[in-house]
Parts: sequence; C-alpha cells; structure tokens
Amino acid sequence: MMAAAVYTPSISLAAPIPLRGIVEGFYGTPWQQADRLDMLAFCGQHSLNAYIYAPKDDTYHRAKWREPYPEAKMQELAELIKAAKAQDVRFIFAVSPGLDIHFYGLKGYQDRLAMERKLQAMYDLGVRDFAIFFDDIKDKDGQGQAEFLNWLSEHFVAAHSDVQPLLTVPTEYFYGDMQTDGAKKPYTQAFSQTLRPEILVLYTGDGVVPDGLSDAQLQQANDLYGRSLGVWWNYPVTDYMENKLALGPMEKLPGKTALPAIFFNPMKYEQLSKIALATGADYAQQPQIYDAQAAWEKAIAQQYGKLAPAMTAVADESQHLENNWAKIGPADGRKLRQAIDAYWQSGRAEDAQTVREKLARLRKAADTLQLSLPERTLAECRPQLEQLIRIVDADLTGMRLREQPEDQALKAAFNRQRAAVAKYDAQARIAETSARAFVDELAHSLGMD
Ligand code: 14T
Repeated sequence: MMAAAVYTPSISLAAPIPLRGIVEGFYGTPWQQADRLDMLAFCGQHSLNAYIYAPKDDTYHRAKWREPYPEAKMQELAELIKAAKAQDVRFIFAVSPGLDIHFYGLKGYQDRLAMERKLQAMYDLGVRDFAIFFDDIKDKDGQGQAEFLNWLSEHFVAAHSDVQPLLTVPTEYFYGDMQTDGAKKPYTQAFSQTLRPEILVLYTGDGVVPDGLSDAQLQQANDLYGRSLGVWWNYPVTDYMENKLALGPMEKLPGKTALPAIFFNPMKYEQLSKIALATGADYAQQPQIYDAQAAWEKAIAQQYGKLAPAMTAVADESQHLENNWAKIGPADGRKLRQAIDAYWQSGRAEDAQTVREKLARLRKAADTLQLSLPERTLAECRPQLEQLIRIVDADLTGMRLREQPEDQALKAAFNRQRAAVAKYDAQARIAETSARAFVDELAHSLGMD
C-alpha cells in the first residue's frame, strides 16, 4: 500500500498568535472609561482580539476581590463588554485574589464560592473569558493555587458551555524565578504539575522586564513548565519608572516558536501607549516576518499624520527603560549618540555641525509637538517635551561655549541651563544616554563639573 501523502506545511508566514491583545495590568491610576473604550476600538482596528481587565489599583480586582462591584461600576463594565463584543475583542475579566485568599478548610470553601459569585456576576454581564492572577504576592502555595484554579475550571468553566479556558499568572512568573540551575523550585514544581492542562499560563520571559525573549528561552521555559506558555510582555508599561515614556517598538520577541497567547502591558498613558501597542499588534499578526523599525515608523505615521516626523524624532529619544532589575526597549537616540561620539573623537568642525543640526531638529520637533499635539496626548508627555527642550538648549550652549571658552555670559547661561536640566531630572527622563548625557560630557570637557 502506498503511504499516504503527508503534507508538511512549511512554517506559515501568516500565522497570527491565536490570542493577542492588551493586559491592563499596571500599578497606579487605572485607565478611565474613555481610555478603555478608545483602546477597545484600537484593538479592533489592529486585529488584536483580546483585552484583559486587570488594573492592579482597582480595589475590586485585587484588595477587595470578594466584594461585588458597585452598581455604577457594573454599568461601566457592561459598556466595555458590549464595546469589546462589537469589535470582536474578547473581554477577559481578571481577579487577583492572592493578597488574602484561603485555599483550605471552611475559609477555603467560602473563598471558592466568593470567586464563583464574582465571576458569575461578570458572566451575567456578558463576559465569557476569565483570568485569575497570582503575581506579586507573598503566599506561594503552588498546590493550593492550582487546586483552586482546577476547581474553578471544573465547577465554573465546565458549567457554562460558552466560557473559554481560564488564564492565569503564577507567583513565580518569570523563568529566573521558576528554577535554580534548571531545577524547578518547589512552588513552580507544585503549581505546574497540579494545574489542569487546559488552563493557560502566562509568564514574562526570563525576568519581569527582560531584554527580549528568544525562541530558545521560550522553549526552555515551556520544557520546564511542561506546557506551552503564553506571554505577558511588560512593554510599554512604565509603572516602575513613571517619569519615562516607552515610545519604542516591541522587539526581540520569538519568531519561530508558536505562542498560544501574547498580552502587552501598557503605560497608564493610554494615547502614548499606542505606538508600542501598534507594533505589538504587527508582531502578533506575523511574528516571523516582524520588522521592529518598519512597524514603529508605520505606527507613528498612522497615528500622527502630519506630526509624524516630529513624533518620530522625539519618540526615538524615549524607548529604553532600565534599572537594577528591568532592561527593555531599543537604545534612545542611537544616531544622535553616534554623532556625539564622532564629535568627541574627531573634534572636526563638520562633526560639530552634524550634532548641532540633529539637536536643532530635535528642538524643533519638541516645539512642534508642544504646539500641535492633541490635548490628551500632550497632557501625557508635556514634562518630557519640556525637559527635552531644556536638555537640547543646554547642549547647544555648551557647544558654543567650547568654541568661546572665555565668554563669561555664555558660561553663565550654560550653568543656568545645566541647573534647570538637573532640577527636572527626577520628573522627566528622556534621551538619557544621548542628549542628556551630552550635557554632562560638555560640562566635564569644560572643566565645569
Ligand atoms: F503578572 C505579571 F506578569 C507582572 O508583570 N506583574 C506585575 C505587573 O502588574 C507590573 O505592571 C509589571 C511591571 O512593573 O511587573 C509586575 O510587577 C512588579 C514586579 C516586580 F518585580 C513590580 C515591581 C517589581 F519589582
């Protein structure tokens, strides 16, 4: 008998990640109703098919998870659920009960019922997708959490023919925290082996805010967990560094390994989150051919129209977020940084001219945005635009002073401008490694530091 012809599809070029969207999962002021409605429309326009409602600072989501939403809040949620449905976006309602939940005894039983009531109220409003998150809590009872989720899956999900499988985030939610030397830590061991297979587990990569997620890293985490993990991606979220804006593209995400789901955690600034989120939508649509730079330029062109050149110049200076434990996003102002490096290395007039031109262009871009951005968008970036202007002005003065080091008025001006920059450093970070660093470099070269 002839062997059946086996058609092995080559990796498909147009295979979207099945579940792709936004997780409103940041700490700090949650989005307003208007922001969420706007974001749901945005999801529809960008073929993102899910939105997770999980604002850390919504009391009824986390601290008072057992309590029902007040009537007014229920009406708002109903409106969001309806809007999501109209856009073909799955509204995923999440609860974070980990601060005080009980798993055992009478209290355990009562908390199962409390959760069932909480979810049923949302079901009655039209929600068909649910998530339970256990991130950022002290109690690390992997077995208790997993049994709780299993119970919900068996009693709540299974009892409704139209409810989708549960989503969850474990307490050890990044690879670095799940294992030591490749061996599962006790929490992850218990959670991963107890949890029913249909429950979708999200994780954030090797760290909470990691510098990319490679195919190899994803496969390693899948192997450890014994299932295909979804991704909770912490860009453009800035809740751990609120004075900076994440205006770059998604980058360094898996291109080969199939992902069941990806969710992008945004900034509390809804308008400005849309640059990164539009690139995330492109990635999720075709991970294998995603081009970060092209997606970023396209997103800004679409969102800013005539203001796109100005926005591109400013957004280029505000992409990277880094502290002790977080590192993500392309470097800020790479071309400006290169021009500054050339200026320091050669000392040639034409290299100075290149830097001056780039700074002047940046100054003009910030001016243009201050004048012409829509009000809501401007409200989200005013401190950074003002600081960028202070920085560039100090740079330009410092450069002139290097050519006329005896000019006392210029020297005084440079000192004033430097002080103004320093005064606002804590309130607005931008161009730290390019234009902002250049201020200090100039002062140093002039013996003024
Ligand atoms: F659920 C997780 F996947 C997750 O990322 N949880 C939080 C998230 O709500 C927050 O927006 C994000 C970025 O700050 O990171 C997690 O929260 C942390 C984690 C930390 F390790 C906040 C501060 C930390 F030091």
